[in-house]
Amino acid sequence: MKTCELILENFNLLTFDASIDDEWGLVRGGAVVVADGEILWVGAVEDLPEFENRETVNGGGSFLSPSLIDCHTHLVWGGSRADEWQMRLAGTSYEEIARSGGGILSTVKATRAASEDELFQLAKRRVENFIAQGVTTVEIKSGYALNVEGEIKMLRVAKRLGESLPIDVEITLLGAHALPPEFKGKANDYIGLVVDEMIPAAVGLASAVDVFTENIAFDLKQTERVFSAAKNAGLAIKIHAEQLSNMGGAKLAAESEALSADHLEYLDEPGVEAMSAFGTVATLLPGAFYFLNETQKPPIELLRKHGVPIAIASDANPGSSPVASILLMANMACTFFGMTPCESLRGLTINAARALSCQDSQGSLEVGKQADFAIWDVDSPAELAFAIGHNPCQAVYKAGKKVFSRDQGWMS
Ligand code: DI6
Ligand code: FE
Repeated sequence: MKTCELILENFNLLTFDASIDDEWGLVRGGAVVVADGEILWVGAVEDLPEFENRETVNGGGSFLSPSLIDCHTHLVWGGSRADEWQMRLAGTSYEEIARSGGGILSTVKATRAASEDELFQLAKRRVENFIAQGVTTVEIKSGYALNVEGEIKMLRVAKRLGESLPIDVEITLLGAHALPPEFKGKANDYIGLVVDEMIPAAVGLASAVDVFTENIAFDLKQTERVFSAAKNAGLAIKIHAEQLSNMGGAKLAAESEALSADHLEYLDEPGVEAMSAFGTVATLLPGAFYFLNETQKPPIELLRKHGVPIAIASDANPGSSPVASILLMANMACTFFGMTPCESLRGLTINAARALSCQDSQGSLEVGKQADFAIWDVDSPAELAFAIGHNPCQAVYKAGKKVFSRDQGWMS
């Protein structure tokens, strides 16, 4: 008889396994068998082979899904921008604030001044909050120090979060996030610093490089320089594109074989086609759309038409998306962007895994993938995206171990 560590049985499984003839990959009355932190078997209880196992958990008909993946965050920062938000409420725009030295640059000041340990403690609370909502993989970007030493400090904080919490952290260098004050009027020189010093220093810490390509940030030529340095260093590519205007950033990124292009409110059909041709994931960030009071919506119909995988993420950051609820992003993807609840949850699981290039080990309940699960207190899958700001997560498993439950709290 085969041995295993854990059997979770009598669950309604949202597998997101594309070979199952149901959009959620739903298996009613299912079981998942775990060995060595991985899924050894998954299917209907009546087909469950006999295993010699240490522990069985009976779900009593609860829903179980792969744990959630937040594939675009800026969770490491110092300071607060509540004052700037009040200026925006009084009528000043996000772009005006950025151009007058506030916005991202205000967070840069506070983040440069904070110690590595202070940044870690602040970010730890933010990450723990997401784990308790079923998130066990998160991407974290730098981009609030904008000098070599500070960007590396941010990347080290991200690494330490992954080492000390039950979560996988994918680390992205976003040195090209904004122009630091000391490089005012010298954007090309700053890109030189990113290319010649930051990227080489980030190798071994970061797995990807991101650029904010926008009229208030960097242009296509500068973006291309960063992409080519990232490629030479063996790092993956991501982009913040088409958030406030259509600059053609997503097309350039897809042609440079980017894993994902993110935001995309102003994306046009040539951009969508380029993304489709390479398989670049469209990561939509409804929290930023909401918080900046945007009206231009991402082209969902075009993304569907061209078969571009859509991910959803929090964009958690102190200026444009101070988001602390991951399922609220699913709700907003439906209410604002017209996605279906199932599309929004695929966006937080299998398609988010694609945006991080970890779809072979995460994002669905399939044999051989990591045993990362969330158990949900809902009566139907659509309820995951339905309630506004509610956390229906009952328990979270990382690599086959229960790490958090609503009733018992954190497992040490
Ligand atoms: N787009 C965003 O939404 C964040 N960065 C970016 O390039 C905003 C970051 C901030 O305002 O602090
Ligand atoms: Fe962002």
